[in-house]
Amino acid sequence: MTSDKIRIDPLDEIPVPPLSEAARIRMLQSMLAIRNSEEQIMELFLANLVRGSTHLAIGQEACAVGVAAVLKEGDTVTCTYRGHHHALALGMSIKAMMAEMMGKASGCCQGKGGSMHISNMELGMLGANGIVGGGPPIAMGAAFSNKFRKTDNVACCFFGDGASNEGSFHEAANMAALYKLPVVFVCENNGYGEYTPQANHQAIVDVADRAPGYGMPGVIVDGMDVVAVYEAAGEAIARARAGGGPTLLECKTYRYYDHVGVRGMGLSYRTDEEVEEWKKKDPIAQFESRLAEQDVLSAEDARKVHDEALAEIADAIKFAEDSPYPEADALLEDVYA
Ligand SMILES: Cc1ncc(C[n+]2csc(CCOP(=O)(O)OP(=O)(O)O)c2C)c(N)n1
Ligand SMILES: [Mg+2]
Repeated sequence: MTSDKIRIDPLDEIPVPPLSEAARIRMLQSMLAIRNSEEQIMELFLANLVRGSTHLAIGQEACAVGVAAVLKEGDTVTCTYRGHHHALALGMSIKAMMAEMMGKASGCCQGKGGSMHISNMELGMLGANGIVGGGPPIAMGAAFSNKFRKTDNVACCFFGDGASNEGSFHEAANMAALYKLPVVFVCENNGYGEYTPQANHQAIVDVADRAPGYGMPGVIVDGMDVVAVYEAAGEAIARARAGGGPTLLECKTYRYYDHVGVRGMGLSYRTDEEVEEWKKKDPIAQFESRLAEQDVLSAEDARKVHDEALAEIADAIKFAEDSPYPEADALLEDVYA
């Protein structure tokens, strides 16, 4: 259920195709692949096999999976350093991602991007970005290109509550609305910019409230509910495809682990109680029990889905471990296009 915070130009009942049983099971598989992969990425990070920084989106899976279920070939996505979930939701192979995490030549960026810079042009993934607010202008440009070339493709821009304070976001939002560009700005509002609570970095509660100021609809959705995200994204994306311009879609969500992918750092910026409260709305557990209630997935089927996800990840880690590092003379390959 989206809220009624659509202040202008209401989305007039754009029908979103219902999800088939197979599509719902694929969504569950995708969320499980993300969560289990990220659990392993954290272990690899702690073992110093994933270098640099790694930012996990565990807890935020439904945002990426719900939106990705609406996208089609030729659509593009920009995301942030917290981008594993977007890549996997878009269909990146777990092998290519794990190898990239470990800096191996078989990774999606030949081992030269790492956790914060995953991209894949075939999937339309224009890249994760370490610059907070780096994605919106790129997505706006991709949307401009879609419109200029008269395609019906859409650009989708994932960013955080913190990024919604950056000038780059405001400029991109303004221009996208002015030119009615086919872009959907998806704010994954997890309540924190690094270790700063939202209330300490902006004077509003709902980022979607900023949308009317640019002349686009702002929609709020429960980011822990994959079907709600699918439906809200479905409307926004259909509107963008039909020439109706951009939407700011705010997904209320939460990251279970700290800003950088470790848990239990003993940081005091949020309480254990708060984390536990959000876990009660866990997107995977919630969706799984709904599928059980709807007789889409039995307990036995669910077990099988879990086991398959774990086996695929173990296989991907083995693949990554066995893969070579890039050769030194490949250093300057793929750097410039
Ligand atoms: C331009 C810029 N300013 C500051 C930083 C440091 N920084 C990295 S992540 C982050 C917080 C961003 O929070 P948010 O947009 O809510 O995304 P989240 O990490 O919650 O997914 C900051 C300030 C940066 N990487 N880039
Ligand atoms: Mg945030």
